[in-house]
Amino acid sequence: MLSVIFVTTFILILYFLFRKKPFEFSPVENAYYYPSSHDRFQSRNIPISTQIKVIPIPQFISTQDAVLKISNDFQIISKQNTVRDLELAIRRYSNYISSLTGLSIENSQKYSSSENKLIIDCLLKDADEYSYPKIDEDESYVLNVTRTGTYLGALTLTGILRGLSTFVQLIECSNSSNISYIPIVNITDRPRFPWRGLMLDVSRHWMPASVIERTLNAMELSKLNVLHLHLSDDQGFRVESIQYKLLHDEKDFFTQKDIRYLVEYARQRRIRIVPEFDIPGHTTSWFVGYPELATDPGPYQISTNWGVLKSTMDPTKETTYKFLDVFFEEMTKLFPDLYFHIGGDEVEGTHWAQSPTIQKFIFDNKLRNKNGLQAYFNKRVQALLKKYGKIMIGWEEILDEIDENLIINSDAVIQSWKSRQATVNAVKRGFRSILSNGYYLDQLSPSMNHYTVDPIQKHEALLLNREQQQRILGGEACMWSEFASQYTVDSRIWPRVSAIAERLWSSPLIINQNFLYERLFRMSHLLEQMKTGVTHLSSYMNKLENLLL
Ligand code: CP6
Repeated sequence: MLSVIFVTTFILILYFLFRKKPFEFSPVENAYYYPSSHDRFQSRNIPISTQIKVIPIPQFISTQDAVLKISNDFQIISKQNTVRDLELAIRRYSNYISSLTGLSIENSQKYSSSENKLIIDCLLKDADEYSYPKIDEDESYVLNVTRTGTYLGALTLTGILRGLSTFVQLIECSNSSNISYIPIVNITDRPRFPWRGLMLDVSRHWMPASVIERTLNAMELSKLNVLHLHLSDDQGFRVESIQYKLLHDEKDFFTQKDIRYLVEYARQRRIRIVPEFDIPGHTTSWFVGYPELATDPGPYQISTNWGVLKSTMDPTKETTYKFLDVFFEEMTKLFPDLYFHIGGDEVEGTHWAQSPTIQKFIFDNKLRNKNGLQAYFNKRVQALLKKYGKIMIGWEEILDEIDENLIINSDAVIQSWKSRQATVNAVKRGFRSILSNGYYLDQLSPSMNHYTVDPIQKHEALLLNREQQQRILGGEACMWSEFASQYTVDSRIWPRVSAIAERLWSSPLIINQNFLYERLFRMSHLLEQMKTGVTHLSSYMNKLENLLL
């Protein structure tokens, strides 16, 4: 009898000691580890709060097992007087929340209870209003959901926007009532890499401005901050030039007014637009109207083949640089970003090899081969861009020349696509680099194949010093459009690109496949429910088509 009482008491004591305490506050339950540049890859078991289905996952999270209700007349208000960009953001996110939840979201400053509002505290907001986003933008924010209200704080408007994208994703809708929920959570967040891009090829298949707009909407929600537009290729030249009216396509192109509109649209979301005009290869579309730029006399017409064509600019003629000078002057005014992409990929040099005058130029200038000639061309182009205050960016081939005397100035940025080694080599040679190898969305590989690609893999981190690692700016997902049109491109990009967005924003230790896929599914629904314009996503979301993720 005595032993039964003893055992029961013992079990009861154990139960009270170890039972789950759902509503108790405790400090930093699920906070996990943010690696510094030294111990970035130290392994550690990371508890991930399963309540937090945000993608990219924030750097620091602490949760309690509790929720805050939000209901009709929920408000987003600013502590300070709002500036226009913040007002636009508040309106945008109010609409997203009301589309998502069906709640009426109050836009006026009318009273609503303190729990039922999000208070925004932007400390330096005036500093970046109307400014064009820079690469070293402070994107950090703090989001604190408590039982008595929600606070979002940041030093910059950019930080506030990144925090708002987290906030909407925290909302859990209850379909049956006029109430939705947000988990009680304390988030401190900032990106791991400053360059988190998406490249969109609008040349092979034309993508009108409406595609760009909805892509920018979804990019904002995934915290991607660079839209790289591949604007010219063999199959089409897609920007109006006033100086050279024969460059652009007859009907499928952006007017300069379109471009100014899209640049402003992106700026309001603190997204940069980096234009690419691919030279000296991939240039057939230039030669249709201006055959004098080409190595071979032509005539040229728009190619209907994909693949690498032989037509190439003539880098030995001064008139080529005169033309590019005038063209750059016009385009660098149109695109305010500090970086200007010149392509530079896949120059096979067939036409150069067949031209006696070009071979003589290579010999006379001691350039040795076609790589030397392309390096000479790149250097001239870099000088022209510098004149207009721009920094050159190009595909990895712009570093193919090994002679450091012939190579471009090291302020250029190198985008790797054939191998990740190209990024490692570029930063070792003193250049900055972004990674696209492993991030080709058009290949339709499962998201996990992209997710496991890190701009700095563990073994590389050991071989690169701190400065070299810091020159790896981030990465870009590439959406080539040989096999995608404006009607199908959304479902190729979304939600799979969010896996890459997370790799570029979050801790490298976040690698769980189930946790990723769960949040990709959720993101698909959110993008549709919030009426971002991105469509045909959740129709793919049945078991069979899990494969697409
Ligand atoms: N077009 C241009 C392309 C590609 C590149 N440049 C490309 C090459 C290989 C693959 C996918 C795309 N279609 N202009 C290379 C940067 Cl697999």
